[in-house]
Order: sequence, then C-alpha cells, then structure tokens
Amino acid sequence: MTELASTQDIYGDHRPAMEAVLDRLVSRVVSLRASMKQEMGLDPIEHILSRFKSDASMRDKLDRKGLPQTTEAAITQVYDALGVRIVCGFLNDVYVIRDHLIADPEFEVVEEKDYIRHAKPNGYRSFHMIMRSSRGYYAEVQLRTISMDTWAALEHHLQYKGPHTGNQRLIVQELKRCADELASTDVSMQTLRDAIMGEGPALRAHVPDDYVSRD
Ligand code: 0O2
Repeated sequence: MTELASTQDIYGDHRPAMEAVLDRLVSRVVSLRASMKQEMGLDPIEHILSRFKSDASMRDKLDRKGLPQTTEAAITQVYDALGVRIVCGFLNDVYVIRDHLIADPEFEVVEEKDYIRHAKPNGYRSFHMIMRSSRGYYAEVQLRTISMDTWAALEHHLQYKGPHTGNQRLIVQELKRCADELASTDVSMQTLRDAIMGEGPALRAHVPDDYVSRD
C-alpha cells in the first residue's frame, strides 16, 4: 500500500467510524458506571478520559515501530488509536470493571496486560485491555486507581518521554519507591473500605431497633 503524504489524514475515510466506536465504548463505560453505582451505593469511577490519537502521534508511533505510514497500518497494527482511561478510587473496582468489560458483547477483548499484578520495572501500574469493535477497530482501555494515575502523570512529565537529565539512577530509584508506596496505600485503602462496608451492615444488625440516632 502506498504511504500517505504527511498532509493526508492517517486515518483516511475511517475517522468518522472510529470516532463513533470511541463514543460507543465511552457510553458503555458510562452506563456500566451508573449500574455499578446503583448496585454498590458508591461510584466506582473517579473519572473517565478518552482520546483519539492525533495524526502526528500516530505517525510517530508507526515510525517507532518500523511500520509504514499507511491507513492500514494505523488501523490494524497499532492498537491504541482510540484510548479510554478509567480511573477508580479503589483497587477492586478496577477488576470488577474489567470483568464487566470482558463480558460486553459489543467488544471483543483481544489482549490484556496486568501491570498491577506485574508492575513494570519502573513501577508503572495499570490494567490494559485491547478491545476490538465489531467493525474491527481497536481501542486500548487503561484501568487504574487514582494513585496509579497520579504516579503515571508525574512520571510521564519527569521521565517517560522527557529529556533524561540529572542523576538518572536516583530518579529511577525514587520513582520506583514512590510507586511501591502508592501501591501499598491502595491496598490499605481497599482494606479500609472492606472493613467499613463489610462491618457497617453487620454492626447495624446488632443495634436494637429502638436505638436510633437523635442527631
Ligand atoms: P499515550 O500518549 O499515553 O497514548 P505500544 O502501545 O505498542 O507502544 P506497549 O509497551 O506494548 O507499547 O504498550 P503498553 O505497555 O500497553 O503501554 C502503552 C501505554 O501505557 C502508553 O501509551 C502509556 O499511556 C502507558 N504507559 C506504559 N508504560 C508507561 C510508563 O512507564 N509510564 C507512564 N507514565 N505510562 C506508561 P503511549 O503510546 O506511550 O502514549
């Protein structure tokens, strides 16, 4: 296939259909959020972001991967032209949402990377899913907690694609230490929530009926 000139849209005629797939995926997540909120009595999601990888970023990625600058390569060989990031308050909700997404009939999950159970050596944590729509467009879903999101955002500024200056060894070591501390906090916060949500109804069950708060 002939390479596209840099003035031509790398996504070609596919752009509107891809935008529709991204919208659809986001609306699936939004409705999942609403049903989980109703079921749990708590909002499992802090925020949802979506992005359509820009033409320039896609072209950079194709170059980095040694792929041709063609619409076909952008659509079939790079899986994150469409991206959705779901940020949860608590660790368990990441996996509950993952289980719901995997059961979604509209999208097939073609790959999963659990960088939570298997963090990257630098400390990066997140759960990644590559989903394929019925029309064959790929989207990457990243699920993470607020702590993981904070770390990734800061690390992105400091390290991921930025200039490598300063005491590199110390920076890498400190970033890893912060990631591990945040991961441990996530576990403590989950334990705390389990204690609060688990004990709440049990405690109430032991409170006599006439013992009501007069506040
Ligand atoms: P952007 O702008 O965030 O979308 P590939 O996706 O094929 O290039 P890989 O390594 O198989 O490469 O993908 P992986 O590991 O699933 O990671 C892809 C995305 O995860 C990245 O997207 C980042 O968003 C995020 N990510 C992965 N590792 C790190 C990390 O160490 N630090 C931070 N802050 N984010 C990370 P892009 O394409 O880099 O860019």
